[in-house]
Amino acid sequence: MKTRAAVLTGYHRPFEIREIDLDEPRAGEVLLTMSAAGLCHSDLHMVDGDNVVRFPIVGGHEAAGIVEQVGPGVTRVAPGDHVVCSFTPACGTCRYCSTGKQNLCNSGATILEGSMPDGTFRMHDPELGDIGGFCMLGAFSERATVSELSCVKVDDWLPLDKAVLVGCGVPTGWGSAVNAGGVRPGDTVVVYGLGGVGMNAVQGAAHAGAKYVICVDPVEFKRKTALDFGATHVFATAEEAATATRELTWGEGADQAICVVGVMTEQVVTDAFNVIGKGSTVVVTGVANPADLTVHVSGSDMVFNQKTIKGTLFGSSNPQHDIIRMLRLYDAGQLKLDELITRTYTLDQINEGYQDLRDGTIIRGVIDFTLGA
Ligand code: CND
Ligand code: ZN
Repeated sequence: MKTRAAVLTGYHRPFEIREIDLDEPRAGEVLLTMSAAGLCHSDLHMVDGDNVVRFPIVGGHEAAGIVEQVGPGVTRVAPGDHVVCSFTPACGTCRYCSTGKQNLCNSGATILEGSMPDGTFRMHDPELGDIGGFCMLGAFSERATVSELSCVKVDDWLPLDKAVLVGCGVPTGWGSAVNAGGVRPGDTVVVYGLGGVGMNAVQGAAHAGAKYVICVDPVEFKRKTALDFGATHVFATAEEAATATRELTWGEGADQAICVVGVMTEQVVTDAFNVIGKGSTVVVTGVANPADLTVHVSGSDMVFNQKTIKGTLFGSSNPQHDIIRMLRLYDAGQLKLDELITRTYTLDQINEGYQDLRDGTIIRGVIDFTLGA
């Protein structure tokens, strides 16, 4: 069968909308009609060379859709089910899945290559050959054949064009504060970067009872928006945030610093390391080119002040549980999703959407496949 998809053929090239071939689902696989896909910065990293991937690849790892067809042996979902995809699959039985670390499931080994776990591809083109799907999804496509391990069935009354955000940005940000940072009532948290992921670190920190959520972003619109998500103080620079943090904590420093800038830098991690106090934690969520060594700190400072620096993938969530948990919080009016979406786009407008992300004019952009349909 055919699908229209946004394909990347190499670094520093725009997404190209092409009609490509899509395979039927094989054993354990599911054909999805895509409803919505979020514009996360991680897809832009493939354009800019900050995510090292195999080309050609269909971008998109924040996905929601409806099951059109299932392959042999599929038990998690059935035709007609509404699904939010997890950008890391969860087999449920590997060492990581069975110890509460589904985000690290062994079946996710090929998420950057975009193949299925067995190394084969479901999208093809006579000219381009085999085409990967980023994070085993390739959500920037009207239809996608994905593993059932990537699918989480969700309540069918939820709007998929909002629920899509719990496929990456919301649990990644929220979990960076709550799971990885372990924010507790009364803590002081500093968040660097207020995009579609970082805004949810703010939301998560506030949710967990932080006394102060101190935010840094050079873009005024982001800082203003953060105040609606639970930020108590917002600053354009890390220096201003550091001064305020010292004053607000009587010199003790922050309990957590969450680094969620678009492209991670040594400067941000160093600022975060210097802003936290004794026994406290820096969480690194944002991504940079893997060849860039972005963590350079004093080991002695780390020892004598017992500081921790940790990375987090998917906010250290268990997607099969946490995607549902996030949506139940939304349904109960306790988690903001609608307010994260500044603009929606058609698939054909994808490069415009990513230009808006670069320009800092959107928190999250969403491709709505039902627009103009
Ligand atoms: P987005 O581009 O929407 O937001 C980044 C924000 O950082 C923007 O508001 C910028 O203005 C701001 N910013 C840039 N430089 C600085 C700085 N020096 N100090 C403070 N703020 C700054 O990106 P996003 O929210 O979609 O993604 C953020 C990062 O998270 C990005 O690197 C993405 O690849 C990564 C990510 C990680 C994971 C994971 O599992 N760890 C999952 N998805 C995305
Ligand atoms: Zn993402």
